[in-house]
Amino acid sequence: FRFTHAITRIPADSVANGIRAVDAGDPSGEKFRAEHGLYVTALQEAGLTVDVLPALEAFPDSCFVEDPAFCLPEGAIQLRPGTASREGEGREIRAALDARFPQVVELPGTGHVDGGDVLMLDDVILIGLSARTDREGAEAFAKILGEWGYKAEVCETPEGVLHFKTACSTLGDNVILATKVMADSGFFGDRKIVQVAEGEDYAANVIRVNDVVLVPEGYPKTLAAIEAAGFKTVVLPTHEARKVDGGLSCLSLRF
Ligand code: CIR
Repeated sequence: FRFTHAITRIPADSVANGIRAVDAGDPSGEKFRAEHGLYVTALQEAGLTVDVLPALEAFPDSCFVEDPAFCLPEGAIQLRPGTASREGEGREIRAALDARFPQVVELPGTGHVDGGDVLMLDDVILIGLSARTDREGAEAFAKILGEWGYKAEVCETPEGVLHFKTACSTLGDNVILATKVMADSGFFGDRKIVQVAEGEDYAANVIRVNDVVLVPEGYPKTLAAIEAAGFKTVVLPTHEARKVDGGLSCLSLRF
């Protein structure tokens, strides 16, 4: 969670056609760009240099840059998101990765991995199988991580959860924020878990960036629990992202 850089992408007007599990109305490109601006500022205030890539109208979900790549100090991995309208986003982000990393490798084979299914903990990287991430992709990805010296474990994202990280986040210092279902999953061993308050599952997706935790606006009980665990927080509006199942982590690659 100690980072110096982030990559983000401006939401396109076509985000109104973004994928969602339950329709709660279309997000507005204009309102989303205003929320995105606050997000970029918060990352900068946390100490990061932020690359803001231009909107891509041809890819409605392309502002969720976490899904087509994964970044480590050793290099970046260009992923292949597991839904037809997003598969090409890996190619679109490649140039931005090449500009920041000495080494960029493309996920080999024909499998799929969404970065939203990858949770980096202090000593292991968890890869959640989901509707987007399949076993072939997860194993090819784990192999690269192994070659770079990381321990990776493949696990099953619980039913009904879009991405593994939709339902949990690392707060750093070996503490996890998780929904009840995730907390009960056993994935986190004996690490300390801060549980998301009932009815606030969306707030499970937060990001620890250097000294602060960015938390979505509108989830007071979870916010209080994170603060009670000793973390400093910054609250950000994510109302437009939420309409298309997006959260705070999905909107950036941090490294
Ligand atoms: C999608 O369904 O792919 C987008 N509408 C939302 C992606 C959210 N990304 C993430 O959780 N990492």
